[in-house]
Amino acid sequence: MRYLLAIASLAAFRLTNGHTHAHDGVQLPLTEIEAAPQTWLEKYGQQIDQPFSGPLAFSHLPYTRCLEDENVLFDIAILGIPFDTGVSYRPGARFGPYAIRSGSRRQREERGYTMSWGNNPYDHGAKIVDCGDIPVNPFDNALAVDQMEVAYSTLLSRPTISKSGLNQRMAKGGIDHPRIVSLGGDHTIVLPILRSLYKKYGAISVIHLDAHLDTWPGYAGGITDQSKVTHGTFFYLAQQEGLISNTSIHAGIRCKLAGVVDLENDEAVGFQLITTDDIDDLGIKEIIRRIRERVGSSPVYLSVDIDVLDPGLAPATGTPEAGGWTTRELKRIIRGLAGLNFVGADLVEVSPAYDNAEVTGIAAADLVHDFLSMFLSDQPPSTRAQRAPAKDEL
Ligand SMILES: [Mn+2]
Repeated sequence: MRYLLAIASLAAFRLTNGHTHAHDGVQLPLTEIEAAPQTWLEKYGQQIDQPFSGPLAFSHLPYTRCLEDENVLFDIAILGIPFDTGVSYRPGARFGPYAIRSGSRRQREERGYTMSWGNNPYDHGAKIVDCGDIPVNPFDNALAVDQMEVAYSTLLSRPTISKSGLNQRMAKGGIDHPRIVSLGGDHTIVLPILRSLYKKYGAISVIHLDAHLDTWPGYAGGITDQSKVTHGTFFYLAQQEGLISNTSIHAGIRCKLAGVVDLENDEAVGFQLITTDDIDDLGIKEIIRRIRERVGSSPVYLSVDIDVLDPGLAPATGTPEAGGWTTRELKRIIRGLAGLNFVGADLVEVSPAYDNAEVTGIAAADLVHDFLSMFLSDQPPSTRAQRAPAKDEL
């Protein structure tokens, strides 16, 4: 609405073209906006940020320090978790929240409608805010992991505010709490998130879209307890702690393995597995069907590692694997998950030092927009209905 008002107020000015003006003795053709001196507010209205201007918050949402201010209420929170000292290869995902927010600058509430969803997630009556970043300690991983759990729990226990029935619908599992979309950070951040969610739900299912299993028990040489807490071991640890149920599922897997032993371990941790290539053999609809069947109506957490995409489409990540899904394929799979009993979601492993022309950050920001529609839609959109509505529906 603010956007429309601005356009309307601009249109109210009288534009005159083709005048010739004396300027430093030279006759110059000018386009002139004629108006008496006025203040900005009188002349142009609200100070609305351009896509390329203003402070950096996800999709130009209000940026709020939610952790310190208990009076900030919301239904869905965007939360940055700039932690990257659990990576096995290229560091840099601490800049992921920055990159995803930067990639979202051409998104805004007033232009959130997509033909693919047939809705605008900001039109559902939900209060969606950018809660800023958890100021994780970059020197002490144990401290950082505790900070992440405390921060997540702080937001999770805050009352929601929507009066639209939205939260009753989102809380199909019977528990009303804000939904948090976490911007990683490396994948380790999911361990403290699952610890926090466990306190609300007990063990939950996980839908994990990633090139890698992340269920490994540890890395060679890691003899200390702390060295076992990494972006490739957190699901193993979560299972050991009883945080996840044995009805979880990966999709998009294609990493190299030690052998079948890794797959046997993966199954013991509670995961079914859909490979990257299954998309060619099973198709998107069957992948969606298998995921939905696996998790059923249980409380479910969605974790998306950007490296599930092909590195050609999302190069900015810590452990790229050749031959991944396209962004379009991933978006269609996410649309197919709407209506499940989601309790939270994340997008992790965006590491912008390896990006080209923001391609990864823009893809990640677009996926987060999809997460919002996924949370707020009762069911997957029908694929064609919103694209060509009958004339009397317009
Ligand atoms: Mn991965």
